[in-house]
Amino acid sequence: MPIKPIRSQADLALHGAPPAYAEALHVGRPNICDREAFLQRMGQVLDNQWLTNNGPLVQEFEQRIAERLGVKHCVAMCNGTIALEIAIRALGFSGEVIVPSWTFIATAHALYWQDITPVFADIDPVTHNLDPAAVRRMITPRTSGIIGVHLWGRAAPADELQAIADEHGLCLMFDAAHAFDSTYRGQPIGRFGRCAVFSFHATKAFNTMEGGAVTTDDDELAEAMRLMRNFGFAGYDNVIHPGTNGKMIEACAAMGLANLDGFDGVVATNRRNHAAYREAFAGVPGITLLEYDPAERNSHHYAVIEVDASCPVSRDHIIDALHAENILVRKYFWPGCHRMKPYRDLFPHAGLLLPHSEAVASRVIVLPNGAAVDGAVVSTIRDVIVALISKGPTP
Ligand code: T4K
Repeated sequence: MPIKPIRSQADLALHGAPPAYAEALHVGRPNICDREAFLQRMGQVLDNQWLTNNGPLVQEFEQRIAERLGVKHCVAMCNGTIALEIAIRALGFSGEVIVPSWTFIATAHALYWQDITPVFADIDPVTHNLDPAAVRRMITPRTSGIIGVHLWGRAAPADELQAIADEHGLCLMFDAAHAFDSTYRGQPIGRFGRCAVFSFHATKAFNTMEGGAVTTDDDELAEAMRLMRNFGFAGYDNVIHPGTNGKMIEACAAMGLANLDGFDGVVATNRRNHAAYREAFAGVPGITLLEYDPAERNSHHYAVIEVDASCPVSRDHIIDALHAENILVRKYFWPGCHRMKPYRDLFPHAGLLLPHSEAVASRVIVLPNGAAVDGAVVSTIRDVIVALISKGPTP
């Protein structure tokens, strides 16, 4: 795709219908695998005259996801955040729950929204995932659980976190929003902890436009979450549980079923692009591409570079230069949840306990990936960065 330079800073105001929106190269461009298959599925939805409330496509979708991820239950939801909230409630979390700060804000919000305090533990600066030793340090008598996040689809240390949870009588679950189809020690990621929560948002490797799911092998937990996502109804006129509206609609399941058939192709494209990024950045001073363990499955959806102190130019100057070329890279998840207002107000000094989270937050750039990216795009991105570096150090 030809990239047109951005016309003004206002073009970056994504939520204000910016004129350059369609022309820009975005991180998070959705994978739309097979338009015809989707439209055919949508025809089915309209013919069925069944648009939501546990329809046939949602049921088929849940079954296919459970099979693919090797779990007993997949409970589909309207998005990953509601799925987190419902899982947290069904597991009975309360008081304090330990989470990384280096994650999307939804991980923390899903707790705080329910009057549970997210307590931020530091990460391992290499894996970007929770550091078990840091988790231990944050346990108090009020701690009821741990939420590990499989960041960038790379597995959090599930065995070590489970050992801590067992030792302290805590409940462990995972935010697997990035980790559809990933493995941990060769096992599908949805089977670790009491449950795993996936996001199928438009920006994810596998998407249902909006959507999410909780996977678990626990029959009772799955049953409780099914009730909770549908107001607690156990049949006509019979509410047996408090609940909310967390249902996935048929149109989203239609997108999911179409995209599921194309998912392996998405992964192949991502892997190809990731290899091209590796080659492009080899030898560029101070730039390191985040790698995926070849022994594990991973969608390679996130093309992440870290800009360290040996790079002659700053991370933010690189971002400005790429944005000026209409390549809308992101600095996910800067500045970290603990520095966002609600949590900064709660824990003004949290940063002192999160040195690795703060350091990683200052280094990361997420680059575009997926079908919109090819060798030419990778070369353009490299050339912009190398040209900036060759001009010399940032003033
Ligand atoms: N846990 C973790 C670890 C997560 O990363 C997320 C979501 C969740 C939980 C919660 O799951 P959900 O409730 O969202 O299912 C985006 C996504 O909205 C969010 O799903 C995702 N993580 C997060 C990492 O990214 P924003 O605020 O960055 O979105 P926005 O509007 O800036 O869009 C991102 C980029 O994608 C832009 O460059 C534009 C592009 N885009 C976006 C959409 C929706 C497109 O090109 N087309 C599109 O249709 O949060």
